[in-house]
Amino acid sequence: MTFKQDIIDALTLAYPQILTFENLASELMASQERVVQSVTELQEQNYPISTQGKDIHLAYPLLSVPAILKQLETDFIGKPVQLHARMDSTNSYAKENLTDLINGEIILAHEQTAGKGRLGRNWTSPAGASISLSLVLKSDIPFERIPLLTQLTAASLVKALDAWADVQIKWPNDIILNNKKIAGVLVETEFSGRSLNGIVIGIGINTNVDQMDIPEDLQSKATSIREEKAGETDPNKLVARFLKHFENFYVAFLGSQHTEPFLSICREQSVLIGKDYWIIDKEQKRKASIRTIDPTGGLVVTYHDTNKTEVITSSDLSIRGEHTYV
Ligand code: BT5
Repeated sequence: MTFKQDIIDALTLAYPQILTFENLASELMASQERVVQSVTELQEQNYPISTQGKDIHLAYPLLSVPAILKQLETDFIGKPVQLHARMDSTNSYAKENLTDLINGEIILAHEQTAGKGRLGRNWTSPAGASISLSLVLKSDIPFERIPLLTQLTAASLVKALDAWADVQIKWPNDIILNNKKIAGVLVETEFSGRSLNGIVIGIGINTNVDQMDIPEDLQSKATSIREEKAGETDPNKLVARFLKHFENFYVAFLGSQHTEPFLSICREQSVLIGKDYWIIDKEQKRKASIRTIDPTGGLVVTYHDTNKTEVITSSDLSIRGEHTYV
């Protein structure tokens, strides 16, 4: 991918300016034929590159390491950045290569062919139109505090996305815009015996995904930032903003055990709190009123059948509306 990524970097850094094949070839010190060939291949893989005669430009900016680094204001989160063209899953890659990755390192991919959700579900990540990001953490976090990282990540996404839209959170891990899902979080851990080798925080965001590229069965519950007309999304700006907010919350969480800065955002932006939902696990489906998120990151609910208030911590369940997703 390196030469093709060089083309993507040059077009992204120039965006919204229109370049010519001649400019590009001289900037990359390559022949125009080589540039034309690589651009054609990128277009065949659905990257949003428009060409007209001698001119070439992007429909919207694409993931680019130099473009992220230009805007990155963190100390260690997002350092270094790896960007791959196509992977089965950035989370699987991060878990498989954990020993070679350092605390704070991120893996990005333009496309995933076997993106994962929770509970063995699939995650769709179309080429060049979505962000697939995995962040590696190697801090020693007590097991019972790990679920808080999903809340910390969700709050960081809310803050990062506020440059485009006022998004909400469907506990524990869905990011919602106009009642549809635009992003999801998957936190995974790797242990050897009882010792924690590392944590991988996976994030998938539908930035510029076209409604046509959303699978048929997800049409009623999934959307993208672009489809909701929240403005064109520069994925590099979004990644840099996310990493900065994550670092701020994470440093306070590790250093002083502060959880309120991010849990208060999860409560304020919750789509669930104050409403009734079905809580569905492997065995049963029960109606409950959703009260709040407690200091451990659990969801406090009152079941209608027993009138008992309980804290849900398991991520082994689904929450659904009467007829709708949120
Ligand atoms: C999630 O799971 O929402 C976690 C998604 C995490 C994806 C990232 S991408 C980078 C990293 N590498 C990976 O392999 N994964 C992570 P869950 O709450 O279980 O939601 C999965 C469900 O969301 C699916 O069953 C579909 O119904 C729906 N879905 C799948 N793809 C979607 C998409 N692109 N946009 C919105 N909804 C989607």
